[in-house]
Amino acid sequence: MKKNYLMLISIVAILTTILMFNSCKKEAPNPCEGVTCYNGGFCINGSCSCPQGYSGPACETQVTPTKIRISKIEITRFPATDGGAGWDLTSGPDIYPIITKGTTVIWDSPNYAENADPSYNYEFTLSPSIDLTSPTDQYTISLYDYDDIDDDDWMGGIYFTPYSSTNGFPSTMTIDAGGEVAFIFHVTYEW
Ligand SMILES: [Ca+2]
Ligand SMILES: [Ca+2]
Repeated sequence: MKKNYLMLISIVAILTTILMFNSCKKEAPNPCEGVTCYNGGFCINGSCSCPQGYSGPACETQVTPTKIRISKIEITRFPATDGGAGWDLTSGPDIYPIITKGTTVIWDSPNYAENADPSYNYEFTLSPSIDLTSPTDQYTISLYDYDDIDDDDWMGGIYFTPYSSTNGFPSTMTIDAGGEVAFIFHVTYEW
């Protein structure tokens, strides 16, 4: 009986010690408290761990990609006529895009959309896809009408710089300067 009583006292003493210890122990401060990480970043031990494409203390800065990869080009606008005349004698234009950088041809479509109707959009899937390896430089996209017998007719073109440091890496890029031709690129990014 006495033994049991002593054991009970011991247990109470141990529990009391544990409770006192716990009540005196300070909560360790959370190092991530008050830390905000943007653009899908998250806090680990007080620092932001940023997703690919972002850097900076709060993941607030875009990282310039080394490549912007184009997998598809949509032609969303082109002129119905060549200054009032038809593009071809008896049919619509046979359209295809070309991307250049300075005088270098980056991509020249291997196929064209025959007798294109300006009320429709035309899609060109790039297989293989192409890489724009100087995303902050200026490129040009031009639209041509393929002709059998003489030189292909230039229908319009736009200068564009593929990369913007503030737009959050969109998967589609509208290339439209308000002129006669306009395009949408389907893109991915590499760093
Ligand atoms: Ca023509
Ligand atoms: Ca034609």
